[in-house]
Amino acid sequence: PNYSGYLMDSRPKELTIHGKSYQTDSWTNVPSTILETVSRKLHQQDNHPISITRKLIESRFPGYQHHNDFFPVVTVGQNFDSLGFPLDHPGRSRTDTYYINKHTVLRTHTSAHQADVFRANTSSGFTISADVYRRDAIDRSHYPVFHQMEGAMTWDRNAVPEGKTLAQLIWEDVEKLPKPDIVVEDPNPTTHPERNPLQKPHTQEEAEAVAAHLKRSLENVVVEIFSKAKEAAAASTIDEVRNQAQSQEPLKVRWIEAYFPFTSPSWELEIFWQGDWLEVLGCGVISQPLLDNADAPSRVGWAFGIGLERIAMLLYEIPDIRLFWSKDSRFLSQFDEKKICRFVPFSKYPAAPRDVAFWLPKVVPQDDVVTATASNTSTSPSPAGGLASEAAAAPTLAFHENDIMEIVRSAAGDSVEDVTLVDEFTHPKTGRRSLCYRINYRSLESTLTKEQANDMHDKIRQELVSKFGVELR
Ligand code: FA5
Ligand code: MG
Repeated sequence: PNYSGYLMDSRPKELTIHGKSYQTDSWTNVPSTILETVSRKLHQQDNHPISITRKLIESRFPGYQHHNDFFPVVTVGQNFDSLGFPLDHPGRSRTDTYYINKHTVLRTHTSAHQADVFRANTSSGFTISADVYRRDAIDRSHYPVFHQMEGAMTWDRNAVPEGKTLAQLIWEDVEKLPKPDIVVEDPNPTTHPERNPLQKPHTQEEAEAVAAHLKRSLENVVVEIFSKAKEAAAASTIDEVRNQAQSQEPLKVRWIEAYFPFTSPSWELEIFWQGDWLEVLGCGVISQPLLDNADAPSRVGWAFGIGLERIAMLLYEIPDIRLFWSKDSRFLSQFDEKKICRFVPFSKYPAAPRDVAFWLPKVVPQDDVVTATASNTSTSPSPAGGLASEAAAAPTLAFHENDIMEIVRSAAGDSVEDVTLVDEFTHPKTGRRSLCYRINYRSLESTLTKEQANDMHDKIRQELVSKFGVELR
């Protein structure tokens, strides 16, 4: 059965994930369609493009420990509190995150495991690749389950040889890394007092050295991916692809300033791709309170989080993120980890767009954002499972765009290519709001009949009424 957590009646008492049972409560909002993906583990499936991409990136981090089997269910403490997320951070909201219950979520990022791995202290460098879950829009580059790789490297202040500084030690490691041969735009200073502050426990020299090691390591990843992508295109059986590969412009990447509650300074890396800048990863100098709370106060270092689908889409030119979930051999048989070849799309089936227009209920409750009883904007992490989740307000019923996305996913699965808001209107007299969404039905694997598209569309219309009390127009 499908249950969204909004209808108390349809919520099971417990959810079982990989043999472990969890009590549900009024926070539960994980539909069965999402739970079904938990067992897929695409990043561990031999010759799957996500797994090939993972191994390719791991190969640029020799000597690091590679973790690939962490359980997707984590505590609110692991996913948010240990990383210093403020209580009012929108990421904690039920509109953005899948809650198993009030204290337990499907991880929204691989950073959820950082503190645990630092605490275990089994190696100075590590990666963590895993499936992550987010309630999100529906389009060709967004899927509610995707894969990330976390990477981190730390140096121990207490292990610096005499007569050397920590910064010098790190610079020696920077020199050992290959020098990437690409054009990099990096116009900003390493730290900036307002926009990208140095952390109190660090010297400017330490931050510069950590940043240099981080940036060079990641630029090497990008160079590796793009040289493989070029080889793949050059080996293509399609003339046009081969010619394109020859005339391809040199790779352009840039560093921009960013913000994360668990790093400072922070950056994002963007790649110029098909006429536009594409964000591929976030990273920064690890927040010292995070390391302190993980019993590693003498360690200093960097962390990054990269989206594996995004990299795999660049590497193979895979046009739609839904394809990664395909069990169709026309997709799967194209990938071989011994030789990277450009993906050859199979024929596109016709699209069947349908619109749904509706009035929102008259009384729209407050935004469904978790609000704390006391305002707390501190970025210092509190202990895992701490007070943060206790202080959260009871969930409220409100319509959020991600709610229609979820209804569409439950009713139509992967048969929808995208969902876009095409019209929005507020009645001048009554003040009621009307929305119109266009749902573009298109299967990757077959032609949808008119009846199939209509059936899915009817189901979606009915669920909008029964779950959110909208009035169809
Ligand atoms: C994070 O998730 C941070 N945990 C990254 C991080 C780790 C920062 C360690 C600092 C230190 P963000 O939400 O931007 O950040 O996601 C990171 C990457 O995941 C993005 O750059 C993108 O490549 C990928 N990504 C994010 N959302 C999606 C999505 N809906 N579909 C596919 N890929 C996504
Ligand atoms: Mg981002």
